[in-house]
Amino acid sequence: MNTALLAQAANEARGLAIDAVHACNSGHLGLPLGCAEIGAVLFGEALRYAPDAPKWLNRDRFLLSAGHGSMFLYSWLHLAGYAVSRADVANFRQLHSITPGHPEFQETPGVEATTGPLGQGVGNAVGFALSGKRAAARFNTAAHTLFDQHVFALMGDGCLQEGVAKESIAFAGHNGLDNLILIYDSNDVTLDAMAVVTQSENAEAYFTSQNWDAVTIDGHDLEAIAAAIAAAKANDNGRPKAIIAKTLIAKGIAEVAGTAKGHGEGGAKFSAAARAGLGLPAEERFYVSPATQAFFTAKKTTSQAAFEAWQVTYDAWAAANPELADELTAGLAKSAPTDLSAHIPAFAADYKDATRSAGGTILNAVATVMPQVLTGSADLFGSTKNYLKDGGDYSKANPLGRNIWFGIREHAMGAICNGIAYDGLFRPSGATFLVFADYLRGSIRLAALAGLPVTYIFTHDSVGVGEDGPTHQPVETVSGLRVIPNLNVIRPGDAEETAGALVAAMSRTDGPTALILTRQTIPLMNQLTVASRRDGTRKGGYIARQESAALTTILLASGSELQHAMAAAETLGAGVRVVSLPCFELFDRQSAEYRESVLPAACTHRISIEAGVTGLWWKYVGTQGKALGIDRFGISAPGDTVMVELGMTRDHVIAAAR
Ligand SMILES: Cc1ncc(C[n+]2csc(CCOP(=O)(O)OP(=O)(O)O)c2C)c(N)n1
Repeated sequence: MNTALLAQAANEARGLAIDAVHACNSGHLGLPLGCAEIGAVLFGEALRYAPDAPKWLNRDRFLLSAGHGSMFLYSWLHLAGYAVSRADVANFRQLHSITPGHPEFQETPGVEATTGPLGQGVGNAVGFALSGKRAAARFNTAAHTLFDQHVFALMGDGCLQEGVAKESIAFAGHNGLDNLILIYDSNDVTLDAMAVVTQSENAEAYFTSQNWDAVTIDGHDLEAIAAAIAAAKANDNGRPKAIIAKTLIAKGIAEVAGTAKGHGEGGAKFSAAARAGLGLPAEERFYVSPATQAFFTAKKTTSQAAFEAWQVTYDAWAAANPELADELTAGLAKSAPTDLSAHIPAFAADYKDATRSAGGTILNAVATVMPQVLTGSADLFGSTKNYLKDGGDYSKANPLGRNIWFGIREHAMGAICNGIAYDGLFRPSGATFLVFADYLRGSIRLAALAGLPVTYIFTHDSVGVGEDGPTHQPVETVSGLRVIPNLNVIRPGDAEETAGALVAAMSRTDGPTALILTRQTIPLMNQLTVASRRDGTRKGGYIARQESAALTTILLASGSELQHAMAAAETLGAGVRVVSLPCFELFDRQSAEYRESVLPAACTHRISIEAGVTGLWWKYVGTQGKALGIDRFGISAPGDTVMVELGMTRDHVIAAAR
């Protein structure tokens, strides 16, 4: 290892961060400066990557969980020779730059995940590690090794304080993800204050107790960093690795180093003196020395050759294993069979069960033709019904397993699913009771923001849950999810709509889907064809009952209340149309003509019914209409009784319409 060169590169990376933050007077200097030597070892020595092939399947993954330190990542991507130019670095945090305030997936080559909400990146890294283990088990053959990468994440005190990281660390230790290397920037400083104000845990003892290996090093000692990483990489002992790197936050800006003031942009005003101290030329901003440039240019040549050698292996593997190659390709393309619906048998006309049960049956059918589908539950497989019968259980001993036992760790489930989806080889889904969706909301929001095709299977979708009472009866949760941009929320009204919902979810490439399924049995809408229910659901909304006289009234419903709208229409007469609206987001994306054909503007006599808060329904029923719902918390009693008590019946629809 060329320590002199890497030490110099570290100071130049510091200079890039100082200049970028100084230029926009915003951002975070503490981490990029404090972790400069860690960056130098990672990008100069330890990581396997090829800047011109940023998606190389066998690259080591590096995630900056402490996303506020984004200039760390941008500096090193620039130095390493990714398509992140000097101008891009200089454009830090500006409109349409590829160097946004926090790293954003798909915006910048080399950025593996959108990070910033602390702790999420740790969970994502666990998902990447699981994906890597499974990829090796699934695709490597005796003759060809396609996957043997490591997953690195850099996190700070803030990440480690977050529950989502703690849940994920426990999961990783339990599942023996020894391909995961977490570097903890332990600088004893958070944002407001010294870390001692808010934490006193013994990090090494903590990690060890979670079945991790942990070592504490001087985070500015290049040799020590390299040795710790090399040891972590070499040791496939069934335990993830934590490298606790003691660092000085904002090292290089004497006025703020080692203090909470060093965390943010506060040090930027001392940039002239800091740059001089770091040996950077006064006259040139964003300076990279010829020696550093030459070092990374040479490294890029060798890493490109390594990538190309791997590509030869890949080609030979694909020729020898065409079916596996097709599976890998389909996973990467996020593609579903175009005739996926045809692989889901129609439900018998007398089928009577909850949509959660139908969902399980459908998911099993989908999984047989989509081997990339993985599913998991937060200790509720027995209730969420999404267990893949022939899928096997994911574990240290069985990384091929398709059922992931997340434990009672909903937030980690969300973050780990995101990690799997970022990695892009498999299509993750995770399940819990709808009422607990808020526990993973932070991860759902990021899946939506980053455009990840994660599927959430949320069952026990309303006060219909019954006896467990208001703690377990969601009323606001469906609407709460609907307001997240780019999240499709589908609440199907029978088993066939559930099939349509699964097809929509599993075919989606650019964002997540939440399936909202009942605990209680609801009837099949046999008066409609299977195709109309499935296709109608994929459009988000459709005419479930066509009026047979001049249109007077439109009844709108989702989920378990569709049956009441249908029944009410029979009584209300020939001029009544029923519109099933299982997914607002999909419906809103249909053409204006289609939406008008389903909900003609001229008909303002509209009544909606859904067992949840009414607020969002007003955009469909309009000011002349009525929205029936539940704008209060539920009650502990048998589910049918609660539904009647809270007005979710055919008769309430009839009364409202009249
Ligand atoms: C979930 C979440 N809560 C709060 C913040 C705001 N925040 C950003 S950085 C930070 C302090 C993090 O401390 P540490 O990880 O030690 O970072 P360092 O000071 O070492 O840069 C906080 C509270 C955030 N980004 N995410």
